[in-house]
Amino acid sequence: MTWVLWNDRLVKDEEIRLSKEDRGYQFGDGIYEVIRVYDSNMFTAKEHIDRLYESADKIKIVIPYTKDVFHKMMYDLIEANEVKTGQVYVQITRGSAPRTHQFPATVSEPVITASTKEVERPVSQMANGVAAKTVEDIRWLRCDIKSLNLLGNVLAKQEAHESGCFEALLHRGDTITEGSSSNMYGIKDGVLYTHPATNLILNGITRRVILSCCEEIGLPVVEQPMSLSDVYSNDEFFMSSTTAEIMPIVMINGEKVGSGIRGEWTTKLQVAFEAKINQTINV
Ligand code: PSZ
Repeated sequence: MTWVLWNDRLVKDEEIRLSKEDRGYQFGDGIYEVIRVYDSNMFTAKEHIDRLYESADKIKIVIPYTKDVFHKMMYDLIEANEVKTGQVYVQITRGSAPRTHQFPATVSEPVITASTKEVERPVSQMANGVAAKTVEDIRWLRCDIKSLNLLGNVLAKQEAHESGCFEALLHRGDTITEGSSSNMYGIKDGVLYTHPATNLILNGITRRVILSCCEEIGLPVVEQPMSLSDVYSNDEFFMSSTTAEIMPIVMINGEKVGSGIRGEWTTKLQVAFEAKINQTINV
């Protein structure tokens, strides 16, 4: 039996009752998180829960639980579903109210739903790399919020998908920002470049782990936007996300990046990242 979280209760999927006037449904008025589960343990749970509360705060939703209680709710769900290697998806909307753009006059309770699924680590793509397509980044200017409004991301990913690519590499003019659901990194002459954590990207939790891995393996980091016109001059290129981890990008718009295979620094980062996963498992 698979359980889902519905506000403060674990219920069966078919028991969930959501209103057609839920503001998440009508306006995308809400936020979400995806947390990785390895060996039935959440990886970087604190960072994900902190970011969820920050996203909520940025759009003025008050989550009616302490972070500790929330953390336990996530664990109870993982335990109930006996998740081994997978993910938790959790979303919080502003709740249900007659449709008006402004927030409802009477305080509506946020609506929380969460579910889990098994997701294998993408080992073969992490070894062989994937292809990306460049797509103009037409999203709004608060990409730091993990908002349910994902149309810009959805359309970009679809465009990449239709070209047989795994990910869309987003750019605002000549500035590379991030992926449609990932952060992006280039490595050139032994230096890693990635967009700084501004309003134009989501500051990935995986990104933060990667930056600490860079320090460990002695790879200098420059948090500076990369230029689209120089993209093919990178020796290595990769993307990161909670489920994709560190995934080499070996082809952009059908052209090879670097030697067209996973690079040495990328491999070293994957090893350092995996060590961090194992540290969490063994606590
Ligand atoms: O399963 C999937 O495909 C996932 S799980 C998380 C993501 C994709 N993407 C998160 C994300 C994002 O949506 C954008 C626009 N930028 C960066 C990221 C990476 O964030 P973390 O590392 O926190 O998952």
